Amino acid sequence: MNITSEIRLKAVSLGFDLCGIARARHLSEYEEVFRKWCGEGLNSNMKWLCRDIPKRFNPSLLLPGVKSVIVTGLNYFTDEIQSERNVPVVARYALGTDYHDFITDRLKTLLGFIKDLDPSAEGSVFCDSSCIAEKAWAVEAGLGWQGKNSVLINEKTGSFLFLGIILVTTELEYDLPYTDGKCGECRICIERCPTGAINENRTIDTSKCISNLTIENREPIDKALCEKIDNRIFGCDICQEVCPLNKKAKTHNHPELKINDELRSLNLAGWQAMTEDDFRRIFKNSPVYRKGFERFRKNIDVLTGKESGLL
Ligand code: B12
Repeated sequence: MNITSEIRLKAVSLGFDLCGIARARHLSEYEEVFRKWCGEGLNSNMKWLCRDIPKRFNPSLLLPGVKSVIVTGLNYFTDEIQSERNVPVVARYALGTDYHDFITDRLKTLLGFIKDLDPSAEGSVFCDSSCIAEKAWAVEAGLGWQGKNSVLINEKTGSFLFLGIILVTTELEYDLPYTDGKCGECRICIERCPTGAINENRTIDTSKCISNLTIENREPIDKALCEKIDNRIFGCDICQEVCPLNKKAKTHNHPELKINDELRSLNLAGWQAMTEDDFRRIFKNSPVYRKGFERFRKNIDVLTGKESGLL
């Protein structure tokens, strides 16, 4: 078996659902679109996103001598979500353990495996890191296409995927870039986004995106926009839930991502009474924890009507 096949098999044995490999190059055509997007201010509060732009698209600036970009996908779709209705809703990706940690560990294990096969190899791993354009690399590595909702969609698994990247100096066999987007004439995600945050060119206006407004943003939000957030307290799944290509999505089998039992059954009274200790216990290992109790508590009060105000 050659080294490329061994890497692919190892990725599967580590629990990744998808693995593709692209030849490293400067993604100049993506960089152009990205610069225009930043120029229009569509990054809104996320100023960090538009710094160090060359690095995001030219992997040789991150790892001199890089030859290959390995892209992994891990399915996080589940129907095992919060069972109570009319309570603050957490997006699917944040229901279990923080994916950054366990995916990074798996990527490091895969890189270690590559170094055993090729002792001269140098490499770096990334998962949801601001310095590399992960969706663009997933397209390059043949994993799927960027849908109109801007996320990477794989024909078999759908789009509820976490992406991970390994840059490596070893020459490998490459997948063909995905050139055949399957969104066609469908515009459901654009039409169903409550805040109209989805642009026509597969990018997002983050000043309107509920995900940004509830995760990253720290500024007061316009009242009309706030009402459209409805009961979403952390992240948003609407543009993926309405996507017909996710109708066949299969439930993941990653125990790390299983919903915390307490979060699953938390009723309105439980949400309203949540203390800092409760927050720590329920969200300690989840991406929600990074938001901090104070900001989260304030948002619970706004969403459950105990306090008037803007998120
Ligand atoms: C910043 C960020 C956000 C921001 C902005 C999202 C956005 N769409 O830009 C916010 C906080 C809103 C966000 C939300 C979410 N995020 Co996020 N996010 C990121 C991050 C760190 C960077 C994304 C980015 O660069 N945005 C800037 C825009 C301009 O880039 P873009 O959307 O890729 O646009 C490109 C295409 O449109 C393309 N393009 C458009 N037209 C054309 C034309 C031509 C000719 C060409 C060549 C290219 C082209 O070029 C653009 C520039 O590269 C990535 C991780 C990473 N480093 O990549 C995770 C990431 C994209 N997020 C992820 C997830 C899971 C989410 C959420 C689902 C979480 C949630 N449930 O709330 C939502 C989804 C919202 C959405 N519809 O995008 C996953 C997505 C996995 C997937 N299947 O794609 C990623 C990859 C993290 C990971 N490692 O898994 N996120």
